[in-house]
Amino acid sequence: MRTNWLTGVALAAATPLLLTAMALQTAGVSGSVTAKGLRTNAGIVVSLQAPGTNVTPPAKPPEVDQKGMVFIPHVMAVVRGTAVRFLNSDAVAHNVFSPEGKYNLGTWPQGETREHMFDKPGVYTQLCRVHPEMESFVVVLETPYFAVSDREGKYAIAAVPPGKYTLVAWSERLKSVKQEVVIESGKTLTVDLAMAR
Ligand SMILES: [Cu+2]
Repeated sequence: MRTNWLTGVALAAATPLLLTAMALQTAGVSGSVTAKGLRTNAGIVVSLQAPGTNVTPPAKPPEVDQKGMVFIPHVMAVVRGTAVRFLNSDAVAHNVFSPEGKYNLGTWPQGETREHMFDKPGVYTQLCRVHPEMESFVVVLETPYFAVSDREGKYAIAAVPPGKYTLVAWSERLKSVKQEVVIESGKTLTVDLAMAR
């Protein structure tokens, strides 16, 4: 009797957690973005934003490489509080500075790295003083629910807690798009977006 009672309590406690975990696995949003007037549909940051959303920075800093005279990736999205590591894989010295971020990480040779902590949401252009044609973007978000579109413009955000969100699409050259969405338990919403200048 006592064992049964304890088992019952344990099951009652575990069931909501299991259900939550199952809902998180399937709830989300996906679709494709058309970037009108751009050569590529890649590099659009799509995110689900809601007040009070918590973010946890990754333990390992994501990396932006400077290789073949370009920043890779061209667009990176991170949550607030993320330290990003900048590499130089080229045989020439590169520099990293950001007008919006008001930081200059200096100029350094191949094989060395520098880090910058992004502690405020926003869009931060990354430039190189040595090579004016080099440019990339770090988009700092107040939500862990985001994706960066691929060449076909496809994006997918999974494991989203059900609720109301503002879906925001950001492009380096096009007008941002916003749309209210409701994420339902166990469902993946399809939202296709068209962006223009
Ligand atoms: Cu450079």
